[in-house]
Amino acid sequence: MMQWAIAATWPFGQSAVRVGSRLLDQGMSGLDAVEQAIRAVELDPSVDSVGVGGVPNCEGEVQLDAALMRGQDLAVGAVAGVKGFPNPISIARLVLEKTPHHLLVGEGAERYADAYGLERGPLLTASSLETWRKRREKQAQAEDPSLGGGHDTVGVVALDMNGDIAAGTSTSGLALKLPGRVGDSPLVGSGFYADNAAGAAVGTGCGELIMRGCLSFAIVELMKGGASAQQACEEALNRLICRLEQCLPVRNATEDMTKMAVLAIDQKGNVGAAANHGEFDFAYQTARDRELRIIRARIIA
Ligand code: SD4
Repeated sequence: MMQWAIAATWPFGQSAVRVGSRLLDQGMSGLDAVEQAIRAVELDPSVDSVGVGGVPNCEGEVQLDAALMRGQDLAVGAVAGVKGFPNPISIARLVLEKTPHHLLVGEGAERYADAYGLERGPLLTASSLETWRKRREKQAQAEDPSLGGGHDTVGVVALDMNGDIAAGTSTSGLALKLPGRVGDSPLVGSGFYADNAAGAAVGTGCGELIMRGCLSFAIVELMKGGASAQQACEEALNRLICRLEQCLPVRNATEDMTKMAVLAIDQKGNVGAAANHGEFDFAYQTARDRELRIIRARIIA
């Protein structure tokens, strides 16, 4: 019997870790724990970058991306650009378990969710609308009208008592994104990856940069080669930074559009994390040490 462990991105990942820990402790699978952990964040309207209360796109509509991956067989379920469903992670679960596919987008994903009776509900809140209005005003003065900062993904990695590993993500993506824009979060290998043979990883930050390095896959591959979760996060992120800084200011990032962070777990439940900025905290709890900890990620400077 393995000792379970679970970690989630950002301080708001605390609620995810709390929910996931309880389920893992009851012997539930990592996949169940990750799904339920993410649902808790999606339903929290005070988290302004995930699910209900998520930040709208440039037309004022909330479009959500989410994904789940099962480390036993590398099965993936992901959705992108979904509107009107508070829990896109559960649509991703359906895609993983009920379809022969791995990624459904927009209307197709919504119709599939309807066919299974998943709950629809409003995503826009008074506060997310207000934030959107303010950002729109700022954007009107900016040079590039397609870019908007302000974004965070809930990414969860877990090891269950059977030694099975899972990863999941959910986000409303970049604030004021173009309608139809998809980030790294629902893209296997970029925003998430899980393989029982090594561990799991998730990313948060500017999806357009994270996907250029297929960061989550790179981290899991490094762990497969013998690196610890911490070494793998630092090495993979540093490689991408070294490559990108030839053309972009990605080292010691200060702008949302150049910030990246990663979080990983290994086969024993040890975690690692790294960021190219000083603001990335994650939540972590294990069966051995039952305290829920908030940890600051190592900065790649
Ligand atoms: C995206 N990576 O859509 C997501 C947003 C995010 O912290 O994680 N921000 O690009």
